[in-house]
Amino acid sequence: MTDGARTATRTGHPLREVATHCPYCALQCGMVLREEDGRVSVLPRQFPTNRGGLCQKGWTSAELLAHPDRLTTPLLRDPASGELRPASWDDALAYIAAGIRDVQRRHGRDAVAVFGGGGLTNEKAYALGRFARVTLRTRHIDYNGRFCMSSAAAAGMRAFGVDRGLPFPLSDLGQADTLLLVGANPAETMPPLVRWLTEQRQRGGKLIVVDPRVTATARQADLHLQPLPGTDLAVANALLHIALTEGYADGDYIATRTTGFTDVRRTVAGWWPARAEALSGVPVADLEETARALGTAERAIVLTARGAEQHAKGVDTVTGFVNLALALGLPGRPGSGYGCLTGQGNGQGGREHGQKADQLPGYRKIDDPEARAHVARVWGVPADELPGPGVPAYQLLDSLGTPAGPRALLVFGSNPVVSAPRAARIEGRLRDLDLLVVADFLLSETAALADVVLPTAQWAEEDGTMTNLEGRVLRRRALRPPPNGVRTDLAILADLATRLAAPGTTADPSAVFAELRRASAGGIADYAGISWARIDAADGVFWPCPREDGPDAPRLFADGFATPDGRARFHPVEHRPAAEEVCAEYPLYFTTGRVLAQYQSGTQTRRVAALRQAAPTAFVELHPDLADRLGIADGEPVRVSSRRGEFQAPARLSPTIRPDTVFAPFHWGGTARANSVTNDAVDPISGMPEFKICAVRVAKAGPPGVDR
Ligand SMILES: Nc1nc2c(c(=O)[nH]1)N[C@H]1C(S)=C(S)[C@@H](COP(=O)(O)OP(=O)(O)OC[C@H]3O[C@@H](n4cnc5c(=O)[nH]c(N)nc54)[C@H](O)[C@@H]3O)O[C@H]1N2
Ligand SMILES: Nc1nc2c(c(=O)[nH]1)N[C@H]1C(S)=C(S)[C@@H](COP(=O)(O)OP(=O)(O)OC[C@H]3O[C@@H](n4cnc5c(=O)[nH]c(N)nc54)[C@H](O)[C@@H]3O)O[C@H]1N2
Ligand code: SF4
Ligand SMILES: [Mo]
Repeated sequence: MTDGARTATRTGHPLREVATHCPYCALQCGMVLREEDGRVSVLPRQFPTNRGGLCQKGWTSAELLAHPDRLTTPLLRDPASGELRPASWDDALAYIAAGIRDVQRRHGRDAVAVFGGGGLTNEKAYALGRFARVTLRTRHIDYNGRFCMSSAAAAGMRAFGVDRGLPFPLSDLGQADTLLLVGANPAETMPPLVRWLTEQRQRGGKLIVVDPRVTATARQADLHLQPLPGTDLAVANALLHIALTEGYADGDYIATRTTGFTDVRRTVAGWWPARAEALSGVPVADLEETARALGTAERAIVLTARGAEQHAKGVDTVTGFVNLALALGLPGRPGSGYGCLTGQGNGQGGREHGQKADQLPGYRKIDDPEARAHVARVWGVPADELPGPGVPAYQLLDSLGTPAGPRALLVFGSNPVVSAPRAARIEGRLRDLDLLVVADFLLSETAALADVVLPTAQWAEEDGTMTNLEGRVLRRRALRPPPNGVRTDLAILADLATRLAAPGTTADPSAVFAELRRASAGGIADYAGISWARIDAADGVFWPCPREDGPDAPRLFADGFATPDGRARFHPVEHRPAAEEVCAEYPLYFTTGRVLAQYQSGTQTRRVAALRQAAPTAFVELHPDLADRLGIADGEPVRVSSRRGEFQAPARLSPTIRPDTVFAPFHWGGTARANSVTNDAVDPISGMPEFKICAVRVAKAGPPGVDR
């Protein structure tokens, strides 16, 4: 079933089914939603990426539709009691419009900011960017994708001239002779993807995983490199060094399809394998085996994910692996290439349509006069009225409520109180605002701080499109309308624009998509030829797709790159230390990530019974030798402290983690919030925070502030 909804009657019961996709991660697994007697269940669906498979989060996703915690009325903070109280839509929206007007009158247009999310549909991401630039006329909009994808995006742009997570269909993974996964744990973060890895190995392919922990993914690998966190760039440069000395470089490809190799060759000449081993702890023999497996394979794929990217040198680290792939001639070669595993449901589309501080729809640059002229024409406003670039997410959040920063913030689809680095500081900034508005369907930790909370529709109650990790544009289809009292994000934005007496988008997602197509036309991410009907008729459409009667683009780079001269660009990159290194006071490396049963800041998955049971609490993973030294037993509460704060969670002893490194998932708030300790250093190019490494002290938890 690829063509949407159908209604039927079975034994007299009203039955409705719709083919859609999971609300959570970028794999966007196909699923069928069935409503019978008002109850919604999830059924498997054959789709090219997940082939009928779903993970536990997907199977249980419908539970939140009728969850008792679901918000069904706007909430307004009562000035007398300070409590959030139910309010009418009219009162809530009037309060917001008046607040925005007041703040902008007193402090200027840029005093109102917007924060979006990579889970929003393309239509919503587009409407939000337009709302900021045209309705509010503020330059301050950014989104949580900055925490997620931005380093790989920046590295892809500078090397290939385009940023599409996977420039080939996911099924290519199953055919690869060698597959290198750097800082990715899909066995927990995209479980149905593992089928492609299994197929790859069954065909005799070699799977190599680079991760400081022996993850569920690493356990399936033929070779596991276990570097010290933050040393992947040294590993990448050493792999290229070996590839060059052992003669695996593709000289023709380098000469005809790339520029800038000479400088890279000079840089990696200094990265003899023993030097990388000394830094990373990865044995020379393993580095050599990896370089050989990549260099001799007919089809080789290199993939990075957050483990390599969420560093203050994330762009350079990804570039190191892109350099390696280019020198081996992989990008554009059939069955080969470099890709990044995008994370959020619409992490890919979310960064193409203008909710990023420096971008306009179609992946256009907001400071490019031609791009401004084109988009301004579609929006019906003079180009010189469009604001200029804003600032990246962390910088924006860190400026809120300060004399120079915005005084009001509207949040759609993010929970930064749990997910931002150095979260206690950001929580303080949010408290300093004159006006905080959060649209959510649950009272997230961020919504709980808001002056106004707007109850919004869930995925099964709205139409739209999502772009998955392959750049495949998919249809999200409504099973039923939102419950009484709940509005869609698009309806909220449309109503606010009317109240502000400023131009806005409509509440109709198909009309918004039609406009998005025109706005993206001619841009890097060109959706002009993609209609909902065309998506419905196939298993999605890959961008760029400029013409409705022309082909889409499952594979990129066969004939050239999206750079002005058609060649990919090498960039020399050097390893550098993490922003914070260990010391006597904070002697351990701390890194963070995910577990299968929880999603992101946990607002949604912590409320699903089966997921809560599978992963009830945060934990601190540490090596038994380290635990022994610290006098900590398995399951005992421990406190992790850094220069920025502390959190507590039970110890989970694991002989497979490096003894100098501790790990915690970031899905919990309150006293178990891992982001209370993380570092807010950011990559100078992408603005990506260094979630994956900082220096901490670990101790048995005693009373607050006292370590036992
Ligand atoms: N269950 C679940 N699935 C999810 C999500 C979720 O929250 N929960 N979120 C979705 C989103 S938005 C994203 S971005 C993706 C993320 O997907 P992944 O990138 O696979 O997830 P992470 O767990 O953040 O990081 C991957 C691995 O990086 C390792 N790592 C830590 N530091 C380093 C380092 O310095 N170098 C290397 N090489 N590895 C390191 C960690 O040990 C971890 O196993 O998952 C998506 N899927
Ligand atoms: N320490 C550490 N921190 C991290 C990471 C890490 O690896 N380590 N990873 C980072 C990464 S990769 C990411 S992507 C971020 C994610 O972190 P967040 O940005 O906090 O993402 P979510 O938890 O998905 O938040 C989405 C919120 O919006 C709501 N929501 C969902 N869909 C919609 C919608 O359509 N409309 C509206 N209005 N609301 C919606 C949800 O209920 C939820 O409250 O966390 C980052 N933080
Ligand atoms: S892998 Fe991602 S898209 Fe697929 S079911 Fe799980 S959370 Fe949903
Ligand atoms: Mo992410």
